Amino acid sequence: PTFGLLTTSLALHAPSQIASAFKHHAESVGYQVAISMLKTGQLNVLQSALNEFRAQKINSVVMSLPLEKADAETLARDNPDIRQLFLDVPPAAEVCHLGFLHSDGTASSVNLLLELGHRKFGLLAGPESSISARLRLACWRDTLYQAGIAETDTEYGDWSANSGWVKTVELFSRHPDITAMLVASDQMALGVISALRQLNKRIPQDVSVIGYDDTPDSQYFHPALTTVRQDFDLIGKRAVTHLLNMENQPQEAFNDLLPTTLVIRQSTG
Ligand code: IPT
Repeated sequence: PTFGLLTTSLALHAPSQIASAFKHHAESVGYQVAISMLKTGQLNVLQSALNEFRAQKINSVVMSLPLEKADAETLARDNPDIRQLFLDVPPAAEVCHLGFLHSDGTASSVNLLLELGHRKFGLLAGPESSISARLRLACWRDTLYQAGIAETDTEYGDWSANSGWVKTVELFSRHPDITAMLVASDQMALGVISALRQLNKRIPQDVSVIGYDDTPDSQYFHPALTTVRQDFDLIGKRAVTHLLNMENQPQEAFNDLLPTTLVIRQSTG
């Protein structure tokens, strides 16, 4: 038997970790994984990808890409013969949803920086088209606002290290006094660290940096990255469990949210 995996670009570290974990755990229960990688999340493109899976008799699919509530619900409704498990949709979407709880990790990262005495923050969010990027940004802003910090500048990257580099240079050209950067992915944080070095800023003496994901390479960044851990092996394993359950009995919509935790390393001080 074969599961389908519809995924956003596997050049991105987090989705590739998820794909790898999902394949590993699927194989351990005797399933193959067929991967379809999509450039855009447009509904007609997603529908064609599901049609391809249907033609291959694949009827259990993990949707590892950002989808708005209405789009996810449309795909689930229009393809009742294909069980779909969504990994990146708003919690309000009435579909089968396995994801991460952003609020824990984002709040503890902001609180660490506040405890260290930081007051000038730069926010580097992910793309506005990404559900998780918007949730992380909203949580950062909420926590900062509750601490009485209403003024922060925000840039939006595209998850790549390159965008981390470019947007950091832009942020610091407007606000050279920023002392703490909250970054929505480790991959972007890699570019942030490189840009800060070019700007002659020491990490963490001049600027603290916190990433998001804790992909396995992040502890080898220089300095080792403080970040919010999402357990990609666990989400891959849990996805297999959910798909098997869904094959046995059709599921009502659910939200299964895995915890996120702050991992403190050397990029904060
Ligand atoms: C999310 C990652 O945190 C982010 O770094 C980026 O790679 C993004 O995926 C790509 O869509 S993780 C996802 C389960 C929300």
